[in-house]
Amino acid sequence: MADASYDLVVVSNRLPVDRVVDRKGDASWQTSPGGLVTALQPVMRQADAAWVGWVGQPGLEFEPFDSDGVHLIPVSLSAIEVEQYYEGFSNDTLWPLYHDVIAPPRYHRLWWESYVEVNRRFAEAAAGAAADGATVWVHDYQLQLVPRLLREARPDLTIGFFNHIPFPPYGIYSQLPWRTQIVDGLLGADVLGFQRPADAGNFQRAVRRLLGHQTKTGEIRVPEGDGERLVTAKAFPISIDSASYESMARLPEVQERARQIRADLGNPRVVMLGVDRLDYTKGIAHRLKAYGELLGDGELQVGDVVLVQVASPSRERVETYRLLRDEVELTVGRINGDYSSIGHQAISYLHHGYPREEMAALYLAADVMLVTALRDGMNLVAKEYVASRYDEDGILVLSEFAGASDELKHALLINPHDIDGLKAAMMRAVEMPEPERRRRMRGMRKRVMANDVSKWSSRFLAELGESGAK
Ligand code: GDG
Repeated sequence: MADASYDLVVVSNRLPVDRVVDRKGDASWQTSPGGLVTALQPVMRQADAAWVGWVGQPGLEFEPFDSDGVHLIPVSLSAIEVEQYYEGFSNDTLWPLYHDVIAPPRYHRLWWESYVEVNRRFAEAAAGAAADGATVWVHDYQLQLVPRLLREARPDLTIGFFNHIPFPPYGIYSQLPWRTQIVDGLLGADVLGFQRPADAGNFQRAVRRLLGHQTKTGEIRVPEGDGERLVTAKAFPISIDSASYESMARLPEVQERARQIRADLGNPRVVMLGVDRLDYTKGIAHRLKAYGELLGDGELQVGDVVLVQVASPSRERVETYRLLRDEVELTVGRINGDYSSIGHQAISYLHHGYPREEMAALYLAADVMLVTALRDGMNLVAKEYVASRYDEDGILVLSEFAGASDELKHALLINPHDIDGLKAAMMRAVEMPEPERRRRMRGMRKRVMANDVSKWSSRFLAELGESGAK
């Protein structure tokens, strides 16, 4: 058990480190390059702070340790818990349910029991680490019961929760057999953050329907004892470390790499790019369909245009993801078989993860960035593309169903289900004159450069501070 001495405790499913074992069998910790780490590291270094989370491998137990100036408190999960709490309830029940049932959610009582048990363990670890009157910031759908469990154990704490994925409309949410427990779990927090105002609205409606509590814009009255407690529920759209993407893109070696990528692709007139975790929410199949049809219609020609699709491996032990990979790769194979020539590929398909510098080079090399998510909390890729384009060129085709579309109104906004509309937007992107490209990119860059991830975390923590002072 850690000392109960930290003024700020962050709780997320994964710790911001990966355990890497070298050839000699020696293990060490490497900070994972995710956005949340970047967002929180400065705050965590300043405050007396700890981070509670799982190390990403089953069955291993570790003592708390320091890494990169942050105190880490590992929570261990058994192999069966990884299967039931993580791959099962989190990724095969909540994930599809919260993303508009694009894939059918599976409801298993054993998965739920495991979710409850693991949430209890995370809450205990956080309660054990938090100093008297400390602030605890819980992250994401894997840990929705933690706010209530924490409040019961430690009424002195100020508790925040941020949901990185959408919160679904009540008509969908109400499928969940444990819908009341989850809403009640979340209401243990003082501040609930969502990506979009619509998500916060969906949550408040679920609260009214299931618990009958009164809500009014951004505030929920939760009866407690003889009185009531006010819970804030509103949007805090997440962002990226925008300046770091811009400075990466300005590095001469990254620019050289971008030129090299275009040359390796045969210097086509137009490079289109998709970058996604291989996930059914990202609309990869819709994008491929539209692109394939444009080649088939003769509107686009291989050699003149190429689509680079980075599909980074994701959740490969969940069956829906294995099936998706087969489906995407079958479609890529068909399109390449039908339209590629010996010298020119229609689609350059990459099922790998890449270093951040390589991503920045890809963003720079791409004339058209395709973000066609069917549902996405925010979509950081869209913002990374914009932040990298310090040259103020490049076109973003962006789904209305991604949270990023609330802010990036200068993108070409599309409904990915409307294949003809998507094709028309792709053609408009290919043909767009330079002045219009620049005007749009400048508009988007204003937003992304000004609203970066450190603004996001300070806004959330400030709101939490105010609620604690009430
Ligand atoms: C969830 C929500 C919300 C991808 N491939 C590689 C790589 N990536 C990086 C991207 C980006 C991140 O992963 C993906 O972020 P997204 O926001 O696009 O999507 P999710 O993973 O689904 O994230 C989402 C987010 O949480 C934050 O709240 O925006 O809606 O679903 O940063 O660049 N990075 C590297 N190599 C890869 O191959 N280095």
